Amino acid sequence: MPFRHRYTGLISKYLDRLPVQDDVRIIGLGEGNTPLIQLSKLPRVVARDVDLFVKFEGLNPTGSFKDRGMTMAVTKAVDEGAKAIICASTGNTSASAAAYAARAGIACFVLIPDGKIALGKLAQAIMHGAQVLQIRGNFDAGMRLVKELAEQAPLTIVNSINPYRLQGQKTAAFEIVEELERAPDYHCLPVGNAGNITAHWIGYCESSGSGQDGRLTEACTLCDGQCRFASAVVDKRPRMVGYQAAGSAPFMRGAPVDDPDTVATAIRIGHPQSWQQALAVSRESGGWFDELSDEEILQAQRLLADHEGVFCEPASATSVAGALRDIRSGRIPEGSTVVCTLTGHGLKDPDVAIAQAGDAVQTVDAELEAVRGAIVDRL
Ligand code: AN7
Repeated sequence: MPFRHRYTGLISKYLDRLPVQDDVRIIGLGEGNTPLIQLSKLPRVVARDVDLFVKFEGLNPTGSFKDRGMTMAVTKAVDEGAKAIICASTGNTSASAAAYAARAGIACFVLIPDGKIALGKLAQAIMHGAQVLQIRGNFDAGMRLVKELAEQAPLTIVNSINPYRLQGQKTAAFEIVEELERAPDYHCLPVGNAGNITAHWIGYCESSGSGQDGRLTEACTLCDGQCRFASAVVDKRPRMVGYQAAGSAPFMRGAPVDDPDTVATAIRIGHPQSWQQALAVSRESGGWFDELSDEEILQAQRLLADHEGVFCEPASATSVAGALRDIRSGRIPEGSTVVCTLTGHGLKDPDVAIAQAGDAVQTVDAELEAVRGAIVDRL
């Protein structure tokens, strides 16, 4: 095989741990293999000694974790002869679906909530040639319509109710286990439909169960088991902690929310599609759910950008906002290894970022004195 060591995406890397045939035509964009970045300053902000990591899923090809699931869903859809895919979306799913449909050469239809999706995501869906329908309703209404439509027309749904989505997304847990050579003690995620928290749990369970003696025998298919990852020992699974935006927190209310609202538009979801699964994950893992105000979410987004050089979208910062609060309070004890998933890139939502900028942008005359004054003043 030419270019044997080139990374070509998570399906080829984890072929034997995913429900695909060896000779399947992979629809991929090199997704996965995202960095696990250790945060150095934020633990000091809360004055606690923890190993805190972010898994920066915003560095996937379309800028969110959705690509992990989408490469699987679209690969399977094409394999099964589909000519068109459809999804409802708060933005990232539509961006990802549109890109993978373009790659596959099939049609893509997306239903998005009118005026409530971040600008970058809309630009992506349009540029990749999706048919974009803004509905006068929210994500939950769109999801209901998509399900009804797919009963009547040859359309493959690529929302996370498509089981291949979760199969692709479980690989994020595999990657974390390979890098840490163990599972973290706590894994924190933002929760909307609750597909991703469910997928991660599947990944951790498979990591701890695969191979004999808890040894991960199939972690790396790139090197025929020669690399350090092949001996990663996984004898435990993390507690899974799901954080929601307070205005959109059905898991905290214990019931669906009919009129969800939050600045974190990606997780503006009141009727989570993986409700039962996520409750089971929380129970089995010994984890919990909690909620954050929009202000707490935006503050965490700024902290990450300002102190750590990591720019994620607001929804993603929910995981770090929650983790910091729980680390500070001791609910997540000192000495823990904590991974927070940053689900999407900050560039997705320039409007919310710029709205927070205050006087960060200064206008001056194009003259040395004016520019020098502005700069020297700030040294
Ligand atoms: C950045 O794009 O549901 O709990 O339609 O875009 O698995 O739903 C997005 C969800 C977190 C929540 N962070 O994940 C969609 C959509 C970001 C997101 C979530 C989403 P799930």
